[in-house]
Amino acid sequence: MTGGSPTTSSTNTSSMGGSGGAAASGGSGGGAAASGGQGPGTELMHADFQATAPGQYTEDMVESDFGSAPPWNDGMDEGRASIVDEAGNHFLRVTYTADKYGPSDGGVQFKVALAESHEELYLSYRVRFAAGFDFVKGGKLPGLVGGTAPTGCVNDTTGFSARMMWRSGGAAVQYMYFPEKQNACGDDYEYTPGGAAAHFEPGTWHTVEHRLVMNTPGDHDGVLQAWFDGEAALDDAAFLYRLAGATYGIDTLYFSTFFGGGDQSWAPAEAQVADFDDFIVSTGPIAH
Ligand SMILES: [Ca+2]
Repeated sequence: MTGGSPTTSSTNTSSMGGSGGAAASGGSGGGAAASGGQGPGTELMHADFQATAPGQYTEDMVESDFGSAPPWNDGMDEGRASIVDEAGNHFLRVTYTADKYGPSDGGVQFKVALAESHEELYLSYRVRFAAGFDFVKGGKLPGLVGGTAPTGCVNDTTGFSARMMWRSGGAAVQYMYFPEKQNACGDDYEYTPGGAAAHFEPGTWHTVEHRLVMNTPGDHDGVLQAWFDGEAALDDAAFLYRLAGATYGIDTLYFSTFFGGGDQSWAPAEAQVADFDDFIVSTGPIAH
């Protein structure tokens, strides 16, 4: 389903809107394994970049596409994010700088706050690593976060982050910071659709979808699920996003992508490129 350009999608991103009408807005572009969302969900955000002009991507464009202005960014002022038109489909291209790791010198980051905090949300987006992409040891990919949104090897039990990472060879994992993480720098939850590890294939658009359901504060009853190209890839129904007494929920989309990792061994020898499209946040199922 490469190159599938979702020609529909004209959803306004005015966050609060009761856009419940178009429930089955199937945003997966070309409908790979997606069975078409029959979800009863309300689409809170749909960034397809179709109305954004090709060229350097700016914070004003983030507000237009995602519905909220980011308070800061990494890499956009340096020109590492741009809109590309490919046969009429506009998408967001990130260029990762040669010999650099981390978000300051390579890759792109910005946060998009949701209008309110949620107990349950779905996020999907499409990503295509360029043909010949050098995955090196791994790098970050976008996800939903809440509370203090811990990242960067911090020990902080007042929030969570649920980004993805690619690992060596393009293996796909959910990359989690939460109050009971085992590793200082976050825990991997491998994607295993059909029992085998999922891998991003360079040159191919992949659709990922995440579902987060907040736990009863202090109880292990939260949900962390993921789908890879429409196939169930991760299912944990005993997740703890928050400790007893915590009141935060899912409140932000974190566009976060860079190589690393905390040292030079994570850096690509040459500049690398990945493309992103169709960021959808919904209260119900999106692409599966
Ligand atoms: Ca698009």
